[in-house]
Amino acid sequence: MNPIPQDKQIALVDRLIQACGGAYSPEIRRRYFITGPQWAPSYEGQAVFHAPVRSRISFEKVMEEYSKIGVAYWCTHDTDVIPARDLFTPRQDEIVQSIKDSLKKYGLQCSMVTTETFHHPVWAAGPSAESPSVREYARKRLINTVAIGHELEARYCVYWPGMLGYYFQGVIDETQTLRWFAEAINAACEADIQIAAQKQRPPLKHALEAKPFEPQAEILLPTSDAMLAFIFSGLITHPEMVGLNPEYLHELMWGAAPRAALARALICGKLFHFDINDGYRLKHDVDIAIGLVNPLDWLNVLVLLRSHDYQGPFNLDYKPPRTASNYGVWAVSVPTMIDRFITLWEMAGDVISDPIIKEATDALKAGGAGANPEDVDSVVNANKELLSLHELVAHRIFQILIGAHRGRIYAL
Ligand code: GLT
Ligand code: MN
Ligand code: MN
Repeated sequence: MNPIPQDKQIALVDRLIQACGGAYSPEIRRRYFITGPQWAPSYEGQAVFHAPVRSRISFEKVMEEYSKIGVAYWCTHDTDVIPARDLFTPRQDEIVQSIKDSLKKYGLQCSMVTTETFHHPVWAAGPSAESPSVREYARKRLINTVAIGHELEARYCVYWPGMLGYYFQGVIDETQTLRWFAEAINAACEADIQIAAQKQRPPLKHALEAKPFEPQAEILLPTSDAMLAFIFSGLITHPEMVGLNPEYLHELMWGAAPRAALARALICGKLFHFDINDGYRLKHDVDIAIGLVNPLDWLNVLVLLRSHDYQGPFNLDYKPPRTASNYGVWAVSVPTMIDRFITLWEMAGDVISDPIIKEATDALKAGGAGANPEDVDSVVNANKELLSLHELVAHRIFQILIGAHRGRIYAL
């Protein structure tokens, strides 16, 4: 093939994405509680080792594109849209008003707000640092975000306390830092109760998000399970208001089975919000779009959530790869990620209703007949042949993933 002229490249991308087929319409995409963060498509590709590869984009542009693609909900950090120096000033109110106008113009709803407590130099020692002035500033920031959330009619407030940790062991007292962090969450919940009453709205659902490593060297609440313990520790004054925002990749990063982590959140009634993406075990936070690394695992995750009637948001917390252009983010990354999610969600329905899986699972639960519970050999023998069904079910799920249950075959 000859080199492709620059002015023909977008047409090529467009033609090949059309040729892929299988895209859902914006109307169908809007049926799902899929939420689009401000920060994901506007990520410029920068990192410690990386210069930016894309140009900045505004919230108006993000909302316009989400609206065209069929993402019905938008979410943001406070400082994604309001420069830190403008917080708490009349300029904040103007920006919030223009966000409301844009949401209306593009037919979007704000689902969630979150406070940036990791990027700005003020968080160098974390949001629950020793210095009372840093903690007071953090408290005001969280309360301010809750107020913005109510103003934008959000339902969720997320907390990723990425700087809650340390580089040097022994410098901070971890128990004290966690108490200070709880005080900040408590202040946000108290403010929420008051603002919600004034506005005659339900209080927000406050969802903690764990990440096992980065940006601190050691993290005080590295996993969703650690956060569950924190919620139930007695330090949180309104534990009923506080739950989890697990992220698929963050659980994978520490080597967990994300599905099992979600199950633990479900049995505690704490699965409030879910960040969806993909990546690799025991590696850094690459935030690849859903289904490009672990489609089989993702299918099984969605089977669990569908069968337990999870009603919360699916938040597209991914980073467009540095190989995606500003155009490619909207032409390829965002729509294809949503469509893989929808396809996997629909496939999860196929798994749940599959007669083979159903009969095999029922048989496993019925167990074998004729066992004497006091005779180990008879218990083993009674169930021996049934247990082959475990692998049969796994094979059937693979068949559903590749469409074999609907007649897709690979012939020689
Ligand atoms: C940051 C982090 C994400 C969190 C965002 C919310 S910020 O991008 O890596 O996982 O969900 O604060
Ligand atoms: Mn996340
Ligand atoms: Mn991540």
